[in-house]
Amino acid sequence: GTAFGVVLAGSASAAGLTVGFSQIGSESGWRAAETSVTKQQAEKRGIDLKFADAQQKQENQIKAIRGFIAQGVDAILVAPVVATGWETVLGEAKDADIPVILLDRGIDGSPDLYMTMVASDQVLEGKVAGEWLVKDAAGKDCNVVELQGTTGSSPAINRKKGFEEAIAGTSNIKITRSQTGDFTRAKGKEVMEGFLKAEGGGKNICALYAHNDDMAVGAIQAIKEAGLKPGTDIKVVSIDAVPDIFKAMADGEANATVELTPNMAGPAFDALEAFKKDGTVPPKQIITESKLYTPADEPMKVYEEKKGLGY
Ligand code: GYE
Repeated sequence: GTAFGVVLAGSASAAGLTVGFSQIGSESGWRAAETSVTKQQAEKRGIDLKFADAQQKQENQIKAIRGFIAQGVDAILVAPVVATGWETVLGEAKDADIPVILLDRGIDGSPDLYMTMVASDQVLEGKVAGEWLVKDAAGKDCNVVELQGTTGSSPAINRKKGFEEAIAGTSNIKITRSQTGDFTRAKGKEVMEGFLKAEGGGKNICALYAHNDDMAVGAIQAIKEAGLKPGTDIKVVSIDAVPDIFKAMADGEANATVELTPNMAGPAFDALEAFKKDGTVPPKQIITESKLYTPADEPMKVYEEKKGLGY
């Protein structure tokens, strides 16, 4: 009857679950969007989300995870700020039988430490960015400066690797400077200022590769202040596809970005619901798409669309 139907519907959802989320912080526009999408997804599904902001510090994440274990949450989401150093605390979650889902960044060590990971293929992202530049440079000499993400984080390691793989077969494209900008606008601008000074005021730089759009947006400002035209004098390619990079594209100041969805929580909660319902074990990795955007893709239209999606 109806009552039974209601019970069935209830058992097939995550309603009533308590989930702890150890978020890295709010270093980028993408990160802020991921946080709001995760909260929306939890609310929509009737999940009680315990949110902890680690302010970029792994020790804060470890403390938060221990707190979630002590509270006896049903599952833990964690976006690991760096790749190493998770064995002990995730081992504790495992001993407590609490499934852990990694969001957007990977970790070193045994895959037994987590149930699944929802993330992009970060090597591929770097490759897509690099292949765009290989095409754009069309055989001409091109010195690239690189703004890396947070040191020791999986996206910084993998996006560097993928880009290097894409340009490896060319002799015209070279990375001449590479430094971390910690995934933030402010650091991206500051480090770019240093690159410009060191490279003849910028005239020895053909392109900027930034591991995220926020650093690119900061660097675009530095390029303008140095009296050069971003997008023309210095090509700009980055990753995330946040609204502001589409504005920059519409203004001719950015050339390409690789999209990263901020909705990592949707697939994560789907996997958790299925697991709680009948023990379905998800694949070890749920991989999100990596799509290239250029100014040919109606940047202002994309900007407007993106604005409603947690940004
Ligand atoms: O690209 C960047 C953020 O971990 C893949 O972290 C994520 C990255 C994202 O700060 O903007």
